[in-house]
Amino acid sequence: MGIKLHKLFIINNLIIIRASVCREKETLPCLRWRGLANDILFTKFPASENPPFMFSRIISRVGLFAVPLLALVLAGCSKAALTVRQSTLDPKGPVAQVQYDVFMDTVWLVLVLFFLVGGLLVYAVIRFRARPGDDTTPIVEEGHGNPLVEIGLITASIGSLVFIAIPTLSAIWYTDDVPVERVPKSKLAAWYAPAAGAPALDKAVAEQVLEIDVIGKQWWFRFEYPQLGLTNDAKHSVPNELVIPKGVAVRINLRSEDVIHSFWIPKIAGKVDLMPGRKNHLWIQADQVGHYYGQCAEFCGDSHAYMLFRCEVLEPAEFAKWVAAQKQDAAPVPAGSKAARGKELFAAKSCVMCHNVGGHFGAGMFGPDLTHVASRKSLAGAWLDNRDLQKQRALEQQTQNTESSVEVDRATLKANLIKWIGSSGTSHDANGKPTKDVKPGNRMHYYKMFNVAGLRETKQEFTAEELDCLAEYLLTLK
Ligand code: HEC
Ligand SMILES: [Cu+2]
Repeated sequence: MGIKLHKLFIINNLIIIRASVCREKETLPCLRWRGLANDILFTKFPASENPPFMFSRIISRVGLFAVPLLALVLAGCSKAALTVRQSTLDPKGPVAQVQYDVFMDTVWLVLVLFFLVGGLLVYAVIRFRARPGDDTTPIVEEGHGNPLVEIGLITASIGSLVFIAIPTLSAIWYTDDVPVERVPKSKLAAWYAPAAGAPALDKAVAEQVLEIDVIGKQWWFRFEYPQLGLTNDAKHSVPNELVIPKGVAVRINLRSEDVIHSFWIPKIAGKVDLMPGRKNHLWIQADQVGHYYGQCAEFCGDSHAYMLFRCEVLEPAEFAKWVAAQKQDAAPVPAGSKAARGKELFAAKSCVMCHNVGGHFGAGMFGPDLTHVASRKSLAGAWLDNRDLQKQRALEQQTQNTESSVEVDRATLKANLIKWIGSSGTSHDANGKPTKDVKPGNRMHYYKMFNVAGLRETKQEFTAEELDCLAEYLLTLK
């Protein structure tokens, strides 16, 4: 199949070369090309000689049409292929929709141009092809073209640019129409002293859009909801899973703590960079409840490709419940249980240095907040999936919707926790070699901040029992 397609391309090109060359002046390269093309296409070989290719006229004509036809057939992708989880061709919010529309406008215009130019070419090739005896007819003098055609072509080019410019510009303005940044109540009060008893300020604050700070780190995202009190400073930030209410415009403030990252949820909106020392922003809105995938879209180091995140779109009432749950501290663990032993290990094995567990430990700021780690559908930059994948696939098939999602599966989550905590050089295979990294270079297992004077990296060794207890402890953090 591949070879055949290749041959068709060769024939197609030869036809074009021959068509364009045969009406040119009789210069040496022209003659040579013409001879070559003629030889291959029309096999003008004496019967005794063995020609390199044997293509009849008919086959060459079929070739001319077969290539675009084949391309059309190959391009006919299934619906399933277009709705995969990071498809930009399946928009689920107004911003993504506008971007999709611009794309499709361009596609239609390009298709029209393709068939117009291609059609003219095919017409010219057939209508003006060289016929036997043509060589004796005089070659037409070269002229300077037809002014009407030239003006027409220029006008058509400008026309198609304008055709593209109008939707493009309006889409840019729409996408760029980010709701204003939050004005803290205190500042509002200072600027506009309210008239006695007027509820104006509260109303202004209430009418603000939902605002989320996205902080990019190597290689995960931290989400903070300053209006709702879910911030890192308040020891309640949300790593790796962006949760937003359905049908509500959300202003996203993009910040980076290390290198340049890029925030992108293909089905909802994208993509804008997170630059160190610069305040970028965008707005998004999702119109359908579901479980979406996002991705860092700017190369940012070792684990860039593993820097996924998830976006959970909930009904507004569910969202309010979620916010309330996120503000809860972790429940106490039963004394004497495996979880209690895990909690001790969490303090003893330096986990506390980097992780916050609201209500239990409060020092760690460097890594993801673990207060609700067991309620999230993924671990480690959304790389490890905490759901039962068989059930998930069955649900997707049943609902015909890749955004539907099953809940967290306890056994899968536990296996993932053990895999993650024990990975990256801390666990070994039968030959004593470190097992494969879950996320190469990640900042938990390769923490080099204190490694200035050649100190050993802070790698931890765990027994299977310790890993089990740690996982049991983390499983209580819902
Ligand atoms: C040097 C700081 C540091 C230490 C010490 C540390 N972690 Fe982490 N941890 C991180 C960072 C950074 C990440 C995010 C890694 C990523 O996704 O790339 C992380 C991720 C995690 C996650 C996944 C969280 C999520 O939602 O994706 C878990 C669970 C976790 N750590 C548990 C532990 C446990 C248990 C210990 C102690 C044995 C520990 N960590 C020690 C920095 C640390
Ligand atoms: Cu990144």
